[in-house]
Order: sequence, then C-alpha cells, then structure tokens
Amino acid sequence: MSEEAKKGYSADSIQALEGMEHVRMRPSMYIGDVGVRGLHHLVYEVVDNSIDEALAGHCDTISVSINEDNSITVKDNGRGIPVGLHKKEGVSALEVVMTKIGAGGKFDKDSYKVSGGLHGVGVSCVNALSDHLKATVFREGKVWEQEYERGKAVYPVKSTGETDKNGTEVTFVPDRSIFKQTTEYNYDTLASRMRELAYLNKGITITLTDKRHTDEKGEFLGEVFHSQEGLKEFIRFLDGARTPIIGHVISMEGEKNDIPVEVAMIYNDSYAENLHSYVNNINTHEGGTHLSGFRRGLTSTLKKYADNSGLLDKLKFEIAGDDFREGLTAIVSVKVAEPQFEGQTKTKLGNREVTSAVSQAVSEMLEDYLEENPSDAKTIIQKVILAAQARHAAKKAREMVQRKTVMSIGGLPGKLSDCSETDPAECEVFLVEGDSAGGTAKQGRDRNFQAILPLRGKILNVEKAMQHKVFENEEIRNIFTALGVTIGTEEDSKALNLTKLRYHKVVIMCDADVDGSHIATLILTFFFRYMKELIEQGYVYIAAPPLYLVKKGAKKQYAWNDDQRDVIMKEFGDGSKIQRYKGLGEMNAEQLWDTTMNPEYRTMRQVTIDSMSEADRVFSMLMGDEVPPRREFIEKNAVYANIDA
Ligand code: 0RA
Repeated sequence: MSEEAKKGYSADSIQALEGMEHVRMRPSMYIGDVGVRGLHHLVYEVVDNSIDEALAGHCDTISVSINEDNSITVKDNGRGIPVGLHKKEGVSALEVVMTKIGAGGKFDKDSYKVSGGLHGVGVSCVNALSDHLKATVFREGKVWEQEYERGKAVYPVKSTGETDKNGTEVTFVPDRSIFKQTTEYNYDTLASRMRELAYLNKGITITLTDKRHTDEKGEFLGEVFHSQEGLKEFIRFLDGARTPIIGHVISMEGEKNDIPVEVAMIYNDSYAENLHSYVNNINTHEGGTHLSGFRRGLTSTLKKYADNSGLLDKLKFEIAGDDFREGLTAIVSVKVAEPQFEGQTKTKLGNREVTSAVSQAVSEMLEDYLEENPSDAKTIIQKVILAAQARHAAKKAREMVQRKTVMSIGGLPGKLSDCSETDPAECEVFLVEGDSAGGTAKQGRDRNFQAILPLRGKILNVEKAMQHKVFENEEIRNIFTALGVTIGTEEDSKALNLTKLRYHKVVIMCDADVDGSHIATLILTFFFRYMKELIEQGYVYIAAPPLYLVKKGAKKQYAWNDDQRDVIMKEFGDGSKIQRYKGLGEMNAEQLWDTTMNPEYRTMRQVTIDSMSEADRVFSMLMGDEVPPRREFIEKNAVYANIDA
C-alpha cells in the first residue's frame, strides 16, 4: 500500500487491513501451504472454534458439510459469536472476529482456549483466504448475518429474522486465486480428522455430510462421529486389526499440576510401536515433552514391577527403553494453556513442565493396572523380555548392514543401476517390481539422473516381522544401502540418518494391478515403519503407469483410467483399438519413459501422511492378520486410501 493511501485510514484499521492482506500475501505463513493440506486446514480452523465452544461447555453438536460447489458449511449449537458493538473497534464483535487477525475469542477471557488449528490463527484467516464467506449467528432470539468477500465485509451485521436456537454457522468458498492447485475437498481427509476430533473430545457429536454425492437411496454420503469413551475407544479403533495380548485398554484421565492429561494404551502381538500424541487436539508428529513423560512413566513403572517380580532374574542383558514399547499402541493427549511448539514442522511440544505431569499420570495408571491384573502384567513383562532378546539379534544384523555399506565396492548393491549425477537433489531412484520391468526401466531411463533398483517379487511384510528379520532381509538391505540411509545410533536404535540420502526422489514403480498395488503397499509399509522421515520430508513418490493404450492408425494415446480411455475412444471414433497394460513388463523402454518416467509428461504422486493415526491403522489393517478387510480394501483403494498424494 502506498503512503498516500494509508493516510485515509485510522491507525487501527490500517493494522487490521494489513493483517488480512498479509494473510493473502503470505498464506503459507498462516496455514502451512496453499496445496491440498492448506485447503483442508481452512475447515479445521473453523471447526476448532466450535470445538473450543464445546470444551467451554456450551455446545455439543457440530456439523460440517461439503456443499455441491465445494464450499464448506460448519455449524454448531454454541452460544453464537457475540454480535453487539465492539467498543474499541466501533463495529459488531462478529465483524471483529471475522476481519481482524488474531481477534478470535480473545475478548472472552474466561474461556479456556485449548484447541486451535495447527497454526491457531482463527477464523479471520479463513475469511481472508475465502472468495466468499457468510457468517450466521443464532443468538438471543434473533438470526444475524454478515457476508464477506476476500475477507472484507460486504455489509454491516444485520438481523434477518427470529429464532429459538442458538449457535454459529459459517459457509466459505476457498479463493481459487490462492488455492491454485485445487479447491476440491477430499471426503476421507475431512472424515479422518473429524473422527479424530470426536475421539479426542468425547461427548461431542460431529457430523460430516458430502452433498456432492448421493447413494442409491438418494441420500447424501456422510458419517456421524461421536465417542462416549474417548481415547479408550480411539485405541480400539486404531488397533482393530491387531491382536491384543492383554484384557483391557489401560487408560486414565485427569489433571496433573493443572495440566489436563489423558492417556490410553494397549499391548498387541505385533512388534511395532505406535505412539500418537496430541497437544490441544493437534497431532504432535515430532513428539516432545509429553511423549518423553509418557516414555519415562512407562519405563520406570514396568521396570520396577519387573524387578520386583523376579521375572528378570535369569536375564543376561539390560532391558532398554525400546523393549518396553514393542507391540505397544498408545495415545497421549494433553491440554496446555500456552504451548510452545518446536521442531522442523512445529509439531514438537517444548514445555518442560509437561514431562513430569504425564510421567506421574502414566505411573499411577500403570501401577494400578498391574496391581489389579497380575496375569496381564506377566504377559507384558514376558513380551518385554522377548523384545530385548530380539533387539540383541537385530543389533548384530544391523551392524552387518552397516559394515556392508562401508566395505563393498562403492558401497552400493550390485543390482542398483546408478545414475551419473551426484547431487542428491537432482537424483531419482526407481524401486521397480521384478527384474524384467527393472530391465525395461534401465533401458528407458535418463541415466544422467535416474537410477534403477529392481526388487525381487514381494518384499518382506515388515508389519509382521521382528526387527532382526527386517534387517537381515536382502531386499531391504539393498534399499538401505542404495538410498545411503543408515539407522540406529548408540542412544536410539531407531534413529534414522538421512544426511547421506543419495536421491531426493524415491519412486515406487509397480504394475497398475492388484498385485502391483500390494507390492507398493509392502514397500510403503516398510518406509512408514522404518524410514518415516523419508515420507515426512516429501522424498517418496508413486509412479503412475498408464492402464491403456488407445490406437487408431498412426494415432496413439495413453489413458490412466477408464474415463480417459472412453473419452479418447470417442475422439478417435470407430475402429480404435485398446491395449490394456497388465504390467510394466508389457511396455517397451520408450513407452515406459514417455508415460511414466519422463519428468515432462509423467504424473507421479507424492506420498504424504495426513493423519499419522489413520496411516498407522490402515497399514496395520492392510498388512495384518485379517485377510478379508485387507483384500477388499486393496481392491477398492489400491494404496491411495489415506495416502493423500
Ligand atoms: C467469544 C465469545 C462468545 C462466543 C464465541 C466467542 C464463539 C465463537 C465461535 C466460533 C464458532 N462457534 C463459536 N461459538 C462461540 C460468547 C460470549 C457470551 O455469550 O457470553
């Protein structure tokens, strides 16, 4: 804005205007990004306001609709945003909440604001990034309304009728000029967040309706999320595909040093550790002080119990912290008044005081459970001992992997066809199913920057294998050495070292059929369990080979789905022929390059993890024991279900 223009405004309104304009200028600073993730964040931000109203005890029902035009409506039955005059600003409080950055709820000092989107920026930020937004308030017998365009009020708050209800309704249309990639909402993404919120805030009913689609009966798609038992139920949902080894979900809910703490955990017969932590309803991917507190409480309590029980008497080696967490699924949720978030993605809790609060809570909870359930206690300790033994075996196997890395010529597996470029940022590696497709890919690639690592058939299902088996597996060792990734340090046996990562694009390339997607899922499961940061940092991609080649005379076009195929056939007219690619092997090197490997034409999907808990659940289901849900799921969704790419 020019100095000239500024003079027309009062100091305060300049600030407000600049705040909203700043959001539009630098949206990523407020909502993370302007891609799929940021688009969905808009919804979370609005819903969080309603959750706050519910946590303050004034609201129990929230409804979210994806409307036909991809606009979103969020409605709650809370007190309604106040509409009276805001003395300082000289306009309605509603207008202040909607158009001033950082104003949301602040004038209600009594309310204990605990939820809050990842960035906790408030609904005004959503308004700034919406082409159009309409707020409707039901309060004190009247309906009030105000509309905005790109964050600016179109008219002053007005009363449009009478009502016996109370609550707030917000409908917004995301601004296409900001969300250039897409403004289309994904039902599953919203559903998994609403489900998570319902578990994290028991008693609240959250309905999600997708008005873009109807079922056979003409009804909208949708779900109602409501949890009576909170985290306890969340654990059962997450671990549904695993087999528990103890009788109950162990859980507690209470306050420690004024910090509300909720914990739930169970042990299953797998070898995976699944810890999920939340602060003010935000998934803290990077953990932090609350998770340290959980680990500390768990380790000290189980250690003490095991020592006293005499079960460890014959053990020849030390039990490590890790050993107590094999086969453990746990959720820790705390509410912190002034959370300090640290880490690369600002999802690591820094508040020191939280560690001891959670540690104490966990100790008390576990002591009680072990006391009251001695046979479960014994089962847990025996599992811990087995984990310790396996860890020793795994350590040896891992040392072998690392020795190989250093010793073999060039440190690389023989099957890898490397590229000539050495700057990792420029390099890609394709993990290809089978030697024959590997051969085609090797011929088709641009060897300057594309490397090929063929994998033999089905790789190990790490979901069901003990750690040392994973590290002994040849294909998996090849992946580690080819990528230049090492695992395990003195302090942390699972710490990943990506500093020598050799490729910034790791592309899974499998056949576009059920077997291919199964193999892709196996590889993804391996990455998810053993190289999660590789996914989190955006290095993992899935190649998308075409399904069909449509030909007529000299005309040729590829199709990636049935709709595309039909459109092309129509275009080509009578006499067009279809070739269906059953596998990569049916394509020649040139075709593979043209369709799937050439950066100019290919469509690759970057693998991202939207919801850690949902990813964990899906992987355990896909790769676990129960075959029927897995088969059905794979056939319906291939690998893309919760992997939003
Ligand atoms: C501040 C004060 C009061 C309500 C709210 C904020 C409020 C905000 C939102 C956002 C979505 N739904 C909401 N519901 C309520 C009420 C103060 C009072 O009535 O005394």
